[in-house]
Amino acid sequence: MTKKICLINPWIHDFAAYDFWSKPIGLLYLASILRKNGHDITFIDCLNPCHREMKHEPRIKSPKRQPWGNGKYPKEAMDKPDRLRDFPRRYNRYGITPRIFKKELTEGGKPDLIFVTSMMTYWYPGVFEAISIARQIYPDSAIVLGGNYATLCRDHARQYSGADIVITGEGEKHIHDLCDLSHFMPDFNNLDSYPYPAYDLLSTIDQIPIMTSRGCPFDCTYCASHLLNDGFRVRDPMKVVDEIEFWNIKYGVKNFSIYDDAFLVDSTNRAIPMLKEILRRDLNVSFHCPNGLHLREITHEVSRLMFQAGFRTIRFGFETSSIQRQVETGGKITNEETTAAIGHLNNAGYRSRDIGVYILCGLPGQLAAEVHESISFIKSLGARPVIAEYSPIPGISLWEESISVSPYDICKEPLFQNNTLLPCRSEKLTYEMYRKLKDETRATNHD
Ligand code: B12
Repeated sequence: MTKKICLINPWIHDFAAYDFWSKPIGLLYLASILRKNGHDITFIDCLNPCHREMKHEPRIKSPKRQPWGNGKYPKEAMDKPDRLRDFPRRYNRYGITPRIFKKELTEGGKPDLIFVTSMMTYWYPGVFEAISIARQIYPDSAIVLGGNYATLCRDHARQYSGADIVITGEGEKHIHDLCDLSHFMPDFNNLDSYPYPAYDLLSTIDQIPIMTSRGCPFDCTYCASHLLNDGFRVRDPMKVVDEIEFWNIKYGVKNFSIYDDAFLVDSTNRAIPMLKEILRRDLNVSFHCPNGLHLREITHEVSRLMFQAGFRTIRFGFETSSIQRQVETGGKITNEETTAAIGHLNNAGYRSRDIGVYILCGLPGQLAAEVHESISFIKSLGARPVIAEYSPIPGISLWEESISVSPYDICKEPLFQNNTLLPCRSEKLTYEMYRKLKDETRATNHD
């Protein structure tokens, strides 16, 4: 039987949030499958940065957007949750106003099912706000919660979210329990059988996230990828280029963001043919990689192809120059490999300031000196260090150690997993030291 399903991408409540090419790709994958089965879909994007109605909210400034599809979100100051009361930063709701949300929800008509997604574990207050309003307006509609928070903090979500059903993991595997999918069901083990995400539901398609794979073959101790995805699966690179061409031709999209955890892994069979095909089809598009790429895979050929194919924003996961920690956390990169990779990128034409290299800051037991040395190392190679504050995530290998060193009860309260708090800071790496390290990354010693 056909159902009316309302999909909701909820707000972010946080100290800071910037739209680094963010779109609810997982929810829109589910939307496509539901639509192919004849269900009637509506979509409310609380994080729509350019909602038309926002001009009727004079107290909220219109956010500055960048031509590449990234930029600021609209925001409104709000009271901090009690548990974050003592943290000396303002707290905001990012996205549209609750008034607009209620209006859209009401105008859409009563749904049979409400699907709510979730991202960062510590963003659950925005999820709860959306659920509570939806419940007030449609007390009889079943509310289903999925996404990263639901997966990583399942018990917390079941206890406190107010959703009727909490689903963990990749939704494609579970939604047949909720509605009829007898007309179309992708093969879970074959990503090429998935329909494209329903980006046409977005009010403006300023950029489009692409996933050429799910999961990651590495198992780094600070990362939750293996808890969120069922193994490492890849798409046919030619079919990925078909998707890029589809959005480019049909919707005029010029900017694409890569969401993969392991885009460059096995580049001979994946990234290299894909990049060559983009060049062969002469697609005039740009790519942005806010999620880090693997430096080890950067060769002369890969960097040259990336440069020619329009990879404009490139970020890499380096994390630390400490050899001991590189080994302990999973061994995804060495300093020698990093030196060679940055050399290739420079030779391919990338300027130093364009090569962003993530350095993890605030790992359990980490000394400020380690972060300082990592920053200096990356600068010395002619690249730009970018600090990524460590967020402890339930279930990762570093979880127990994180609990034991954190000054917060990160186990009971996901709000304390917020990277802005530097949740595993200690006297070896205090907030003041972190601020200085951040300043070091800003002081440039190159072009
Ligand atoms: C791409 C990505 C980003 C993108 C943005 C993604 C977006 N959608 O907006 C960028 C690069 C901006 C980003 C940034 C950050 N990220 Co990030 N990111 C990811 C990544 C790699 C993939 C997320 C994704 O899109 N997955 C793919 C889609 C298909 O999955 P999905 O949307 O979750 O949907 C599926 C299921 O969840 C489910 N589902 C989803 N919704 C629903 C709803 C219903 C009803 C149902 C039934 C099912 C369901 O079904 C979907 C289809 O299978 C994950 C790691 C990972 N492998 O998941 C980290 C991850 C989520 N990020 C993480 C972190 C730490 C960060 C940063 C804080 C990093 C930093 N220190 O600066 C920043 C903060 C962002 C900010 N704006 O402030 C952590 C989470 C931390 C936490 N405590 O929750 C993760 C898990 C990585 C890690 N370290 O392990 N990130």
